[in-house]
Amino acid sequence: MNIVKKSIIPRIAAIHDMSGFGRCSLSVIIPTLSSMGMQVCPLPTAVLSTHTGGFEGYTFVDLTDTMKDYYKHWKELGIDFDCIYSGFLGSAEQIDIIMSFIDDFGKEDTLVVVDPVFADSGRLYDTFSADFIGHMKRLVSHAHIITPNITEASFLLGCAFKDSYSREDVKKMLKDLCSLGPKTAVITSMVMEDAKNCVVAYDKEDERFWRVMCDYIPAEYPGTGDIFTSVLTGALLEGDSLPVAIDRAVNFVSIAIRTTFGYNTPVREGVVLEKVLHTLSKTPERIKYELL
Ligand code: PXL
Repeated sequence: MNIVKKSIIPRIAAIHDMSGFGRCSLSVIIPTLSSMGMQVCPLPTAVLSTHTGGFEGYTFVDLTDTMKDYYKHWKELGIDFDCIYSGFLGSAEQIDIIMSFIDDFGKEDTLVVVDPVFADSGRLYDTFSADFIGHMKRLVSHAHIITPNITEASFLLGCAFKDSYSREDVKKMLKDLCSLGPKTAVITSMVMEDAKNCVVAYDKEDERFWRVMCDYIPAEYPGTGDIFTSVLTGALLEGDSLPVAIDRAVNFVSIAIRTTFGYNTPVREGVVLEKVLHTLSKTPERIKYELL
């Protein structure tokens, strides 16, 4: 699919949770994409008092029951979208709702981005059980682009984790992810034999593999995956090529992490997005992607 800029303000249906504290999901996705000139229309999947990574006693309200009527109203209004972008879900049943949403609202040129958010650092997030993985595989098959981290990629493919990956390992994983359905797979955090931290990608139509090296900072802030996929999505909607869009996303997340690390704020509070949003300039300052 060619990703062309066709609306003055591209409109995105953002299907994610709202976490009140901890800077992740809609609370970072909306400002990031808005500052790239996109209209974000949230379809909330759940409301939490905080994200689930590092806070005790958070509240969780699953919005599965409201989602169908919510989007039925959008349908009645005749709203259309340039992009459908999903992330953290409140239940496995939401997978079918999102697949219907894609059928109802997706047109030939609607970009469908699925960030299969359910795990990190080798384990599932608290609110998911192992059967969610099979459901997520069904949703992934309807996406144009998927952006798992290495844990999610391994769970989706049913393969074991490794401490570091060779080029051949990475290429096989990316191809296998694309075999699940999407045109493009991006793995957002990889340790390779010759790279401490990188993002890798494959486009099955032009059969090219990409790699963008990331600055290594010894802190893993929540919400950086959401920010990464948001910038990637915004850049593609602006008409950037896949490697340039990845480059912009890596660059912005690196700036956000470095800025935050300098302040030594609690890791669970996420990155200080408010300090760095203005750096999301339209033109990338440096481009450092390589072919893998
Ligand atoms: O950033 C991913 C994410 C989104 N939403 C919630 C989360 C997480 C990761 O922990 O807990 C509620």
